[in-house]
Amino acid sequence: MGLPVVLMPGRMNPVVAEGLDGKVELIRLWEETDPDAVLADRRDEIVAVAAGGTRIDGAFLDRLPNVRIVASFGVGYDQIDATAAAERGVVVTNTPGVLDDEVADTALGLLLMTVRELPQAERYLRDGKWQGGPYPLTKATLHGRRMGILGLGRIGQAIADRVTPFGVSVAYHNRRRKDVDYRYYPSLVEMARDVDILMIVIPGGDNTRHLVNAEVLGALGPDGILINVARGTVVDEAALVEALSSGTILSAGLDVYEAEPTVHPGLLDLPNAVLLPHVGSATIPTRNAMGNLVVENILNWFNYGTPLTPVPESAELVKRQDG
Ligand code: 8YV
Repeated sequence: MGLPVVLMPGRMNPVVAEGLDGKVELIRLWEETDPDAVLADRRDEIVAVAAGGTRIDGAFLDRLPNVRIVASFGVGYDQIDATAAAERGVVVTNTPGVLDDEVADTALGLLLMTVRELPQAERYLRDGKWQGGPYPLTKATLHGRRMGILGLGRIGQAIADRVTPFGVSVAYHNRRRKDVDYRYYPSLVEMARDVDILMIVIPGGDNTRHLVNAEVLGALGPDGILINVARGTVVDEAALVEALSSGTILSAGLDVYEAEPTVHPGLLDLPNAVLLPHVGSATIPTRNAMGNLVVENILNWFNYGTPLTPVPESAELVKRQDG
């Protein structure tokens, strides 16, 4: 019997191909001159998909009737229709856990950069302006601030752990209250009104699209700072540009955008926005750990029929396979 055939629709971290080497036959679809012909020719043989940022929906899976697992690189999997996959008996896995600390570190760095205008101060020095006088005092300080975390999951908890020793208080808004000591707000607007840092860590996708809108930004107020390390789609970017330009909020630190890698031109012009190019988890060790988890999910599924980290939408399916 030949090796199981795994489809890789787009380029991924090299550890994925290295880890699967010799154990599966890998189709690197982006290298094919006629990808559609390859998908048609191999449609019955392909049993697994290793996915990076490629959109995978029901229509895509209908072209590959024998696929049983989609192993996605990243903790967020909003580009994959996991419900459509479950309906077709396809398990979806993501890579939770291994990037929590890295993303939390990035969030903290971005917060400090934004509050204290550190990138702007560095630009000031590089532009030779220091000779003309010191960089202006920043309006904001981190001290005494109150943070509202939108989406207290593993990464949110890692951020809370980091800011608590800085003296920043923590509250959160989730769909449901958690068994934690932080104050819970059933209403996002009410939380925004009571805090002066809104930290977004909630997953992307249709359920959270534009959750942070003009009303929430208005509630955050003129001393408010927005940090987003989750998905750009959670924020109404046009409303954010307006809120930053008009002083409705003080500043924003963003790692993610609505239409990556395109960044709203209005943001690029704003002095009170710190903009990172989606680097939350982007270190070699963490990305390698994420890639290894993709490999382990696929191999565990082949060898034992159980993926390691299925997404919640696949839970029923995994239970049925176990039973
Ligand atoms: C990566 C992420 O940028 O895990 C996520 O959800 O956003 C990041 O770690 C993403 O996986 C794309 O490579």
